[in-house]
Amino acid sequence: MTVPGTRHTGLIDCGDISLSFSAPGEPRRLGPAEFLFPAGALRLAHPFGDTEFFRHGWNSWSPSGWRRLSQPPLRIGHSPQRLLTADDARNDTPLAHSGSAVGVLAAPNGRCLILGALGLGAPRVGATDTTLWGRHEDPDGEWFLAYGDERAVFDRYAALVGDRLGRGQNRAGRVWSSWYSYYDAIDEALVGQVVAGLDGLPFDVVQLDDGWERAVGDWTPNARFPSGMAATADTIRRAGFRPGLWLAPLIALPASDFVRQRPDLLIQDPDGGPLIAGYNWGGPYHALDTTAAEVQDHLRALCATVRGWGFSYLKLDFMYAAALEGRRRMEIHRERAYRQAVALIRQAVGPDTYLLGCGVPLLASAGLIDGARVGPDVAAFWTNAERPDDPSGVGARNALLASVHRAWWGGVFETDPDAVYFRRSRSLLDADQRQALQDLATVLGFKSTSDAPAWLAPAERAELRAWLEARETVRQTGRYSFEVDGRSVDLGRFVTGYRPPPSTVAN
Ligand code: 9PG
Repeated sequence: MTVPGTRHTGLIDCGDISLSFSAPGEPRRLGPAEFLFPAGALRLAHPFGDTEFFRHGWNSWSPSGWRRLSQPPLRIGHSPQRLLTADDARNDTPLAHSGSAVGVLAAPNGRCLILGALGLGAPRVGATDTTLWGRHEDPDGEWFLAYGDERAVFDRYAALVGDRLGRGQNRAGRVWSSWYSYYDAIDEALVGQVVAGLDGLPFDVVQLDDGWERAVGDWTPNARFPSGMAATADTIRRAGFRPGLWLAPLIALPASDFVRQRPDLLIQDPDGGPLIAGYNWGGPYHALDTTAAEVQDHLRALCATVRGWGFSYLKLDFMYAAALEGRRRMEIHRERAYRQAVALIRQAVGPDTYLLGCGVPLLASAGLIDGARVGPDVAAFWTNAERPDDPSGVGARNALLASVHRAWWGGVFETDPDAVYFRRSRSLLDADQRQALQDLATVLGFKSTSDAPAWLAPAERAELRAWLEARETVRQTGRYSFEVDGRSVDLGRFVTGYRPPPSTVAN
């Protein structure tokens, strides 16, 4: 039993190690080296010294990966604006290693010690060379602690998250998105050209991205879609594809009608005025207070409208904004408010609409979305030389590094590593880099591209077709290594300082 305020200390036996703990209650043993601890502040002493720590980013775009404890922590440095947009700024630890939801220490024998949250409340896990700790803003769920093979402990954590919070039900299939060719320069004639150009390619979904709406916050078509969105959905469907649409339903730009007419429906900054929830489109944006009944009505109406237009695949973007700390009509924890809003959306669109979360807090979205973007935006270039301190900055390398560390989420929702490039024109990616993105999407099991069909040379189009048609057998053989239909794929070559272990540790 957990008595509030009292601390429990003791020792847990994990086989070749035992760990002393200080916890809000007694652990419950699940298996030989698996335990559940009650929610609350937890601290364990570990014997591994200076070892590698896996930190997990809060939202789709946040950095995830391994760092030695003696190295600087993996985080977004030097830009408070980027930190606010692309990670859990409220719980950032500039000088210490920590991350959201789950953290892992690598033992010298090749095993791993994982601590993962099974509830909401902005759980945080961090480590020093002597301790592994967990805390939340608002204790919820339990902690899962396990010691074992690296992939087994991640998979086991994902399985428990799925048991507690649910799993996605729908599959996306193969997706074409407008973003990484046209960005926001889309119009209804272009959609017609694109679907004509995609004729004969085995895509399931054609998803229109940002650029169709009057304003972020005002979800009606702009002047470039004069026939309306039902007509565009029809163009896509008649060409044989499932219509998909981008929405950022929980944010609004200052210039939108929504913000100008109903600033009272935004999450408020305790210092006064609407909270700044992030930066994009050249400035700040705000988040809707989803605990307000009028916002809930607005979201239900929006969902009915886009479903009515004929879109049954929705990319829901910038969702984390509604999970930020701020003043709401109802005082509930920010992640609880967020989850209730996503549940409302799921309810409103029905079980068969595919929901791809983007910019979503991952743990808090489990069970409500079908897929999630698991890294920052790709681009037709490898590294972002202007922002070396920002692992969440756009670029193919950052997208690959973040996404490969999130493959284990696949047991809870489909893991979208963002678009693969086949085009050689209008791209700075070389053949090895294009192949790496392709392999990444194959091993993560989510195939999408954005290449304008008109930009593909015949050989590139043939390569794209072969990839879309392939049904590969994928086997993971190491932290970053896979076998794809018997071919060895090593994504570890892109990870600075990574040396694969000489041989895999048995058991
Ligand atoms: C449309 C785009 C595309 C893209 C999304 C998202 O961290 N950031 O500041 C940040 C800004 C934009 C962004 C992602 C992160 O892009 O990921 O695929 O849909 O919106 O505007």
